Amino acid sequence: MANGRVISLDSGVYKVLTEEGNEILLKARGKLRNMTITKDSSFNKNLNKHSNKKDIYQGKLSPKVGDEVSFLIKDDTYYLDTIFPRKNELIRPDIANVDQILLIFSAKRPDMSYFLLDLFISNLEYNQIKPIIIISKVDLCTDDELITLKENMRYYEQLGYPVFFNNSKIGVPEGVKDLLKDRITVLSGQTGAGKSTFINALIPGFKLETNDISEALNRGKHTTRRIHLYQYFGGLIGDTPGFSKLELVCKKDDLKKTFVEFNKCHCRFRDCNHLDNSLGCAVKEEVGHNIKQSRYENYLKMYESLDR
Ligand SMILES: Nc1nc2c(ncn2[C@@H]2O[C@H](COP(=O)(O)OP(=O)(O)OP(=O)(O)O)[C@@H](O)[C@H]2O)c(=O)[nH]1
Ligand SMILES: [Mg+2]
Ligand SMILES: [Zn+2]
Repeated sequence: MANGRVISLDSGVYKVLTEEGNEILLKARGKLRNMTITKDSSFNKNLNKHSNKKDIYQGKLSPKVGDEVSFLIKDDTYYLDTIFPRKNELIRPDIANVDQILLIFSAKRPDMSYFLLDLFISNLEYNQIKPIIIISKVDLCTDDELITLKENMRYYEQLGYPVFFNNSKIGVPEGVKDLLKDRITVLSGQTGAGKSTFINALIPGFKLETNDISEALNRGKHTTRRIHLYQYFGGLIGDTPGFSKLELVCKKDDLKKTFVEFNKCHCRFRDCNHLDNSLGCAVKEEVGHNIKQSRYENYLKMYESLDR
């Protein structure tokens, strides 16, 4: 028996990077392709912390890219044997055990959306994963647009999220490379934002398929179809299919926790959701001061969009 990590999967065949650094193809044995999680499974500890126990017992588990697995060899074929407990997992992108997410947002084509950015950040904060933000395609901005963009993004830096501005057609900032060392980093962002282009700029010789946004939209398809982890700088970097629509994963009452700046306000009402009509709410009082107006408005919009 030996161990490795799933770096891609394609119709039941898993590409695994072994501990020795070889890439091999594994087949899944039936029971692993759709596993019911039992009460005493180690997955219960690490699986979705926010689900109640009942959800977990009835859940099914399939291997994901990022999973640590053990495998065996039988009749010259490698078979996946066990999936080890996950440190974390996301649904979009569908991945396990990431150290960090690199959010790629384009300044133009598609235009920068602060609402979408806040939504991505909330989903990650909910899963306790910190994003690094890359604003791509800054070469398409006028000087004035770039100044405004940088001013807006300074707020996110102050929240603790590293922010980089980039033209991926010519390279990748050195500061980003340092953050990738020895870590498992997965790219996420809208379709056409430039995720695959970013990886091509990062890794010499790479030619992942990329497509002009208008072409991609005309075809009604995303250029990248599957998640794939590539070896980089002692770690792994993952390209993922982008998406045009993204849903929040949390409940109404949990949303406020994903806005890290709200926690610093120490609102004295214990169950306050810091809504527009919350009198004496410390969060609301900070809006326009220490809390960026647009962040608060996006919070309200997200709150309203949630059913429960
Ligand atoms: N000018 C400019 N164009 C860029 C930059 N980054 C990406 N592009 C272009 O944007 C288009 C979309 O890039 P992709 O890398 O295919 O986008 P993606 O995020 O991988 O898209 P999906 O795979 O569909 O999710 C391509 O035409 C790229 O050449 C950049 O920094 N500057
Ligand atoms: Mg792509
Ligand atoms: Zn409040």
